This record gives sequence, structure tokens and C-alpha cells, in this order.
Amino acid sequence: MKIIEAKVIVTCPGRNFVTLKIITDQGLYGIGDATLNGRELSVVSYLEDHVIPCLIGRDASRIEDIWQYLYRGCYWRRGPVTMSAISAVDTALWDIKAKAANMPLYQLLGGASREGVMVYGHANGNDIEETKEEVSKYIELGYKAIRAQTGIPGLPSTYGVSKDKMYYEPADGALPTENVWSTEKYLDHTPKLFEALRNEFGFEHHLLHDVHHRLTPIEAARLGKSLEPYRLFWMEDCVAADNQESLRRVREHTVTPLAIGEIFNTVWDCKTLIEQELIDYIRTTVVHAGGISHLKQIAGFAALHHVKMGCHGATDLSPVCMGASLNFNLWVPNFGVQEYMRHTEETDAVFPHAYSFKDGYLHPGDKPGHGVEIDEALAAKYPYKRAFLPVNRKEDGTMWNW
Ligand code: GCO
Ligand code: MG
Repeated sequence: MKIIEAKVIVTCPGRNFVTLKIITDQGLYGIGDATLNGRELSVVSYLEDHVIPCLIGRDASRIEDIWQYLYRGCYWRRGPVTMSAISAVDTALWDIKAKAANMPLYQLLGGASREGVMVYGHANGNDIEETKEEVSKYIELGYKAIRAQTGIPGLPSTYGVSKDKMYYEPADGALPTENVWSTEKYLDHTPKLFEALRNEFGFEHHLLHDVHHRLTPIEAARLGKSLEPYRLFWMEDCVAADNQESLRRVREHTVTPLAIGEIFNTVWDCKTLIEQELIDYIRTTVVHAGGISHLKQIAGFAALHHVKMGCHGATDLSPVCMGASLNFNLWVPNFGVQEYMRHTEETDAVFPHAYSFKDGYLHPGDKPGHGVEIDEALAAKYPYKRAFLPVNRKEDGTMWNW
């Protein structure tokens, strides 16, 4: 089965998405997500200028060989641009293989290990009262797990709080917007949110929180400790993990479970974290960590160390990534949870999909492949619009982590 054509489709049905379509001489085709939020066009160029010419004429069934060819063969290994491009190729090829086998992808991976994939939604409010209202909406929708973020008194805006609520979208400016940050205000306020949520809703639901890389290890240790009475499912990205050893300090001080890894691209980015059992959940996902092939490797390694999968699933990960991820997560033995930020109706129309939500779980559906399509005519109606993620400064103007 030869690859005869591959093309990149860029569309902006409310936000930008980059999709790779690989077509074979047998009429079968597959699609893969290649969206890198705020840096989309760099992956488009990487695919069009440097990957697609090498794909034409190759045997589409040799997924592993093509992965190795693109990874080892480029010499410049790793990095988000390279790995998003490889992920798209890999996802499209698994889609083709599963279609050729006339099976949903999860069957090809080894079959379902569970009835559905538990997902968490995002509740965010400008203050604790508003976040409480948002949490109650997710409970009504049947969610078992909910991430909660709140505005901080004295700060004009902060990560994870938006006016869009259900369709929260951080990439909001043709130039980066600027947020203001105070670690002290944040550390004082956040435990109050979770105290209020547990008082209101009890302990039946899983509660999650994203720190978005904004603390130092000792600050994160303090937050983890102060959140212990509220028994979080996880505290996410509590420090930047450029230095993986940083998580050790947090771990030494708190039993609040730790999740990290949405910006990691390979197993090397989390090798120490997993091997030393410094985390509980790894957030790597199909689109940024080398596709199904590499995610399998990360998950297998993580399983040896009691680390579970908690794949990233914000709105900038397209329905194509979500479909692939759900197939993966229905199978993967060490599953934890899948993030699920709902896409808008416009996005869902461009990407018709077989997955569906029921009682807090998503199921990938039983269409052959990963179960997600792209309506190219509709996609063409939404041209690319430059959009940046925000940046973040401390109150005195110092650049800080977003
Ligand atoms: C999350 C993330 C997102 C990211 C976004 C970047 O946990 O969902 O932190 O909100 O910031 O996906 O592109
Ligand atoms: Mg996050």
C-alpha cells in the first residue's frame, strides 16, 4: 500500500488547526493532528517542505520504519515542531492501518480495557462563587472529574479563567496578551477555593487543579501540602520541569498527586520523572509526543513505575487528536484520566467524529480507524488567523512563566 499523496489542511473554525492527510494508492487515507498552539505555521512548513517529499512512494503499512526514518533520519531530534509533524504522520498511518483492518484503532492496539474513558472538564470563574457555579454545571452534565481554577483577588487576570467558560480558549490575541502574576496572592487564595468546593459538593467528585508552571519547587511543595485536606486527584504542572529533578523537592513534602507533561515531546523529557517515581500522572499526548507509536512507549515505561496516563486534551488539540487519544486510552492498561475541553459547534462540524460523551466518560465509537474525519470544503471556509498564547509578568514587570 503506497503513499501517493499527502497534504496539510489549515483551518480556523474559531481557532487554528493543522491536519495532515495521507492518501494511498488503494484509496484508503488517514488523518493526523499537527496543531502546535501559537506556532502552527512552523509545523505546516516542516511537513510540507521537509516531511511530505520523503513520504511519497513509501509503504503506508510500515509505521514504525517511517517513524524511525523521520526521527533518526532528520538528525535534529526531538522538539515540539519536529515531534508534532512526526505525530501527525504516525496518527494518519495508524488511522490507515486500522481502516485497512476494518477495525476501530483500539481493537488493533489490543482491545478495550474499560467501558469508557473518564474525562475531566474545566470549571473556571472570576471568583470562588463563580467557580462553584461552574463546577455544579459539570456535575449536572455527569462529569466524575472536574478541574477548578479561579481568579485571584488583586490580579486583573490569571491562567485558566476566561469569559468563554465551556469553550475556554487561551490563544486570544494577534499579539500576545499580558497577564500579571503574584505567587503570594495565588498561594493564599487557592486553598480557599478547594475548601469551598469540598464544603459545597463533598468528596464524591475528583477535583483537579493546574498551576501552569508558575511556582518554584518549595512553593509548589507548600501548595501541595495546603491542598492535602481537599484530596485532589492531581496538582498539574506545579513547576516547570526543564529540570526534571525539581519535582523531587515537591514530592518530598506532599502526598498531593502530581501530574506533568503536556509540553513534553518524547520519553526523554520524562525519563527521570517516571524512573524515580517523582510523578503520578504523565500528560503527554498523541499530537505533541510522537503519535500513537511513541505514546505506547511512554505508557509502557510509565506502567513499570506506577505512573498513569493523563493525556492533555485542551481545545487546541483537534478532534483528530481526541479521537486517536480516546482509542489509545480505551486500551492503555495504566489509564488515569483524559482531559476533555469541548470544541465549539463550528469545530465539530469541520471534524465529524464517532466519539461521544455519556455520564462522565467518552467512548471513541466503533468506526474503522480513529473515527474522526475532516470536511475539507467546510475547512476551506475558515482561513488561518494568527493567534498567540498570552505571556505572564510578575507585578514588578519581570517576565515569568505563562
Ligand atoms: C491544559 C493546558 C492548556 C494549555 C494550552 C496550551 O491543562 O489544558 O494547560 O490550557 O495552556 O493547551 O496550548
Ligand atoms: Mg495544563
